[in-house]
Amino acid sequence: MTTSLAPFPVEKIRKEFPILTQKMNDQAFVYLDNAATSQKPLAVIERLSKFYRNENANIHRGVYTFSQNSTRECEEAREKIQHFLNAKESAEIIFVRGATEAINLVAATFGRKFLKKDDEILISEIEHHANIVPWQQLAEEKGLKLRVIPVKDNGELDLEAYEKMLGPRTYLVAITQVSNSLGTINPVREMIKAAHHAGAVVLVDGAQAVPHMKVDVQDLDCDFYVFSGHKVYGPTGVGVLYGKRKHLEAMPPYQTGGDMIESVTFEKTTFAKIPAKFEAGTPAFAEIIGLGTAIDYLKSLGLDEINRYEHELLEYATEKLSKIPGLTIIGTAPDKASLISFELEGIHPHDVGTVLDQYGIAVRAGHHCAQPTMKRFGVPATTRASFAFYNTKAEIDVLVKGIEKVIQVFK
Ligand code: C6P
Repeated sequence: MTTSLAPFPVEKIRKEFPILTQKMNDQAFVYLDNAATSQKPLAVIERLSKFYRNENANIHRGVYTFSQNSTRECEEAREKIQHFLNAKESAEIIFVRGATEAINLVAATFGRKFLKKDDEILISEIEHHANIVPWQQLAEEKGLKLRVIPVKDNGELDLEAYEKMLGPRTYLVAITQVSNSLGTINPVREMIKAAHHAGAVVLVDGAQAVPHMKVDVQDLDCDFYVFSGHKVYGPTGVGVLYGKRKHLEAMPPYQTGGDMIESVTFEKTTFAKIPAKFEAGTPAFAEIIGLGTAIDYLKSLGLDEINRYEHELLEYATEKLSKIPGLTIIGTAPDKASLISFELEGIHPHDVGTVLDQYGIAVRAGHHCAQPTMKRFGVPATTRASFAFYNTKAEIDVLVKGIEKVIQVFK
């Protein structure tokens, strides 16, 4: 039976991203650094511009119409994100600055309050530093044990080893859904189930997952889920912490000050209910509203369609890159998001990135804030090309030609 899926309307979509028509170094701009940050569609750019031009007013502060409108729009954005993640209620959505702040928040509040000496935290060998260092700091402070789920040579986590590591001392498992340096998609649903069976709480770092696939926090049954707005076609400076109500209610506040209180006297302060308890001070309200628009935009394209198209790009790029002599792909798990990390024999990734830049191609070269992953795979750094739904096969061809030029330069 043949399937008759409509082709993904990439050319139409590209027109909605003004930056894609720019030149870089006098060459057509080929943006393949989407895992670092995504470009912004006109809908988001225009929403921010309209807000600052015509509507700007702080939230929660005023009885006047503009302030009330801002407050309402932020709460609508919270509801959009609730539905986007399929959280049970909007109060479980906390606005923070990004994935990094969300993980730090959980470590500093939940971690400090509930974890006790000799408790264990499991993380994996393919985490971003944002999901390593906060736990390491907490472990040092409280005498906890930080244990690392090993990764296999192809970039998949060793799930047998993981299951054996889970035990009565495991208090928390903190794992990424998608590795930013290898592209591996971890089977987080099964991992969460196993963790819960052992009585552990699970935080999922969704920074690289949310832009590419449907996420349902109730189906995953994770206790916490984090992501950054700037990687999902939204503005910088805003991100999301999802937490189950029972945890958020039991946790102390992270920061204190305005907007997170119920009442203040010089003797005592009582705190507001969630989500306000975790949102001290003026939040990035314009960006929160912009993130709501970005979510609307993603939904209008359809996460399943995005996923299907990006997978096509991944397969195409994998096939083309694999044929380049001297190129080794780091991370070959069967289930991958649309990014490829690679090494070119004898050429430092920074040199690869610098030469590609001359041809208008933006890739990332470095350790990708995943130094332990680099160490595990025996490389100081990699070159990483990461694809979004506005990229094309023609751009992948430009990348391939660019890499061939790099090889010529360093021959
Ligand atoms: N990864 C990359 O190029 P922030 O910086 O808070 O928005 O996101 C942190 C973060 C957390 N987890 C994962 C899996 C990530 O990939 C990132 C950010 C960028 O890969 C910047 S290093």
